Amino acid sequence: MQILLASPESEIWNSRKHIHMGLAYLAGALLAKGYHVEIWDAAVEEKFESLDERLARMHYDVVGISAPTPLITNAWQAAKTAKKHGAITILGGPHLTLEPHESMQKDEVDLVVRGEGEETIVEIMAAIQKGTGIIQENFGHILGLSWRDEKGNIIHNPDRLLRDNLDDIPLPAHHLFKIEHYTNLNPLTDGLDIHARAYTIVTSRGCPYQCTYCSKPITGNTWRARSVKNVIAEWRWLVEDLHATEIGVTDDIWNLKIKRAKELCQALIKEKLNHVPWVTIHGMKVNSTDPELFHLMKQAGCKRVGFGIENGDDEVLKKIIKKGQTVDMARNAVKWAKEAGLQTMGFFIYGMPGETEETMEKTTRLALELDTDLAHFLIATPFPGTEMWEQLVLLGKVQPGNWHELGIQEDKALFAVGELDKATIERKWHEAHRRFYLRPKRIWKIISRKDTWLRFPYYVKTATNMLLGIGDRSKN
Ligand code: B12
Ligand code: SF4
Repeated sequence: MQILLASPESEIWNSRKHIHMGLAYLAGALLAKGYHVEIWDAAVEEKFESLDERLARMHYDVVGISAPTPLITNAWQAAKTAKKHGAITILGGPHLTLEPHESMQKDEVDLVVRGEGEETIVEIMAAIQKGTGIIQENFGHILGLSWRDEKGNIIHNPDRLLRDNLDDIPLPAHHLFKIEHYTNLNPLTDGLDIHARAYTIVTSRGCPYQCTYCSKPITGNTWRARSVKNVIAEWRWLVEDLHATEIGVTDDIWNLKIKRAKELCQALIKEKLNHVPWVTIHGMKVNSTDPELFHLMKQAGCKRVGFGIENGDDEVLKKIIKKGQTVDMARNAVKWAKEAGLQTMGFFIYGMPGETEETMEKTTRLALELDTDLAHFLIATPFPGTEMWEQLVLLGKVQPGNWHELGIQEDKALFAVGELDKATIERKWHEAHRRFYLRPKRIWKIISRKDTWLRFPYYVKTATNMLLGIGDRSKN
């Protein structure tokens, strides 16, 4: 059976192209059971060959498509294309876990997988092989699956429980991706090697915190870690066999347990895997750090750490974002990371419901004070299933359905609550970029970097939009 796993591309601005770990894990599980599986990732492949062209060139029995909320319309379009070529279509990923019924109502969608998909997709393939088509009784027992019976009724089987032991899951199929077409692993592409063979690793899944804006449909508030030994086996594969020149840890919160984080660093040092630079793409929680951790990370090869700092006002952190951390904790973490010789990156959010111009000003001032090497300023985006979404629905500020509008990293405020208006949020967001990046020492740092000149048109385009608020920030 020929299987293609696909990720549709987003029309919204996104400077990064990372391999899709969801598809990598699904492919790993299918390969382990002996299936033939390939990947088509629009983010890097569309410019060479569209999905339609790929499906015309090669026959696939099944096409599995992944979708976060803003890409669901693209996923339906991809499913239509796959159906045109006679494939069975399966959709899965965050949005499908939140809204499975909506997609099952589309003729072009045969099956929807909710939650983690490794076991489900293998069971689906076995059922398809056993049956003669997609409408048969074999689907009734598959947990986490939504399907249609002979009469066309949509059936949502019970949820699949999260697997306790992540070490049992086959390693993700990194080798199926065209790695040379992906970008390096940090939100604001800069400084690190732009031609890196940049692989991503997931050492733990989920996060127990409950920040009001954070969408976690797959894992909920759970956290499960792989054993250090299991992570090291994958890390060794990436470094020694796949020749990674950069590795990005993409966990939601890889340092939840400081002891385990330190053990992982010690193992990287002991196993001599610390010569390939790595970065924490997201996932360092400032309140779960200490100076020793950063020193160990540095010795273990870490180059840059990202922190979710979010806001400069303790009341907003506590009551509006419910972040479980304070401004002082962020100050400490950034200080310790810098002292250990790590590059630092901060994420900041503007325009949360209940914020004021004053709290946004505090955020900008905190960014200037912390003076991280990079600052990533985002405008609050509501995703279904989050506390923020529920609040905004009650206020009539958002409504289900306009999913493609929910793109983070956009420069447009999607809502404003209370006295705050959208224009003020956008102004403070642009202003934050200007005040942070247009300082003489920053400008000097940027122009003295080779990377700036190698990617000059890209920087001009990004800068005119971010700093001045003009120009098109659509796909680059
Ligand atoms: C790394 C990451 C990125 C990377 C790489 C994206 C990529 N293509 O994977 C970058 C930075 C490029 C990125 C971009 C975006 N991301 Co992102 N990203 C993440 C992050 C932090 C980790 C994803 C990951 O590797 N998870 C681990 C893997 C193993 O899990 P998984 O992907 O969910 O896959 C499992 C299941 O979902 C399921 N599954 C998934 N797909 C399919 C398909 C089929 C057929 C089946 C059967 C099952 C299945 O099975 C998989 C294995 O168990 C998540 C947060 C998170 N923890 O999930 C956010 C997250 C997925 N991203 C999000 C968003 C919104 C985006 C963007 C739309 C941002 C934007 N520009 O507006 C883009 C979309 C890009 C794209 N083409 O998908 C949201 C999605 C929210 C939602 N409700 O949909 C999340 C949840 C972050 C958040 N909390 O808000 N992202
Ligand atoms: S700490 Fe990060 S991953 Fe965890 S809930 Fe908050 S934003 Fe989400």
